[in-house]
Amino acid sequence: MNQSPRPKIVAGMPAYNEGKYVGSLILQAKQYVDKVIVVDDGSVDHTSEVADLAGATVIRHSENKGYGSAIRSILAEAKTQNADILVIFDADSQHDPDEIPSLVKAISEGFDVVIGSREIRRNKIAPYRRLGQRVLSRLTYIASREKLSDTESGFRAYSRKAIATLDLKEEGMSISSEIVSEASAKGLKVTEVPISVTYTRDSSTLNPIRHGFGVMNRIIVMISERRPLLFFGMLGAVLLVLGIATSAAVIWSYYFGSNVLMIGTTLVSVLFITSGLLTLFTGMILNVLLKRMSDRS
Ligand SMILES: Nc1nc2c(ncn2[C@@H]2O[C@H](COP(=O)(O)OP(=O)(O)OP(=O)(O)O)[C@@H](O)[C@H]2O)c(=O)[nH]1
Ligand SMILES: [Mg+2]
Repeated sequence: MNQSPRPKIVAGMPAYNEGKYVGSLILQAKQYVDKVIVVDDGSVDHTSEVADLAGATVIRHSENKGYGSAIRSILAEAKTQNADILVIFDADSQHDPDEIPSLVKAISEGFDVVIGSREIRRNKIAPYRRLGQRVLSRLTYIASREKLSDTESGFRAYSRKAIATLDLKEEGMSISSEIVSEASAKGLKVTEVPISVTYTRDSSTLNPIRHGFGVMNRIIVMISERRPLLFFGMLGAVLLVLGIATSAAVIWSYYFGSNVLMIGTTLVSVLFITSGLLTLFTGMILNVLLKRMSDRS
């Protein structure tokens, strides 16, 4: 435990070609934090130089490794720097450093992960983006059972406990959902505070729709890993229902119809029923394994 009366607050920014914004963001953040970490994720512009001149600790990835990898580097550096509170926000000027204190406050009140939600406050967000955020937040809810309005926001704060315990694997944007699932699995306290966000420049480096589907894919994998009984149970139930329906059709036509056995349909129904049962058992086995693993840790 850190005994100092004042907590050590560190800010972190993932930055990929943000030379234009990163310097002024560091200076603005410094009003509220003791240190600023910038992870230059293989930028080809002057991100590292500017961040260094503005007084940040710069970690440079030799190549572009992705948003998730950048977040993991920030968390590792915050641990090395012995931070009590870490606030991470984007380096593309969509987030306002003046809102750092409101996230810090929630950590001081005892939360471990604080998410700056773009939903709570009425921000000007394109409708398709808002729809995407909602879908991803719902799916993350299934994986984590955390009821949050905006699970994709990059403006977040972490307690010392969260910095020490989060064990993250994702390399891309799906890390935002992984953090929520992982925090809930580790029993960390998660909450949201309202933030503002500005979509001024033609910011998106990735096609937001394609990137949304990519993240969705990863979240579905996370659901299968973290809630196997639900995931494989549902899939197994669907297969079993299909199997029962097709076998009912076979029986019906045999006794009440033509009196011939429909071989093809019979085979299909056997296939559905066997794969449905296998899927169900897979879910049950994985569920027991997961329980054992979490009991041990
Ligand atoms: N896209 C992208 N951003 C990265 C990467 N590594 C670090 N970043 C930084 O992560 C932050 C968020 O990236 P953005 O591309 O703005 O992601 P976003 O805000 O979800 O998407 P937009 O709404 O389109 O701006 C920025 O500060 C980037 O500089 C990377 O590999 N790809
Ligand atoms: Mg952005």
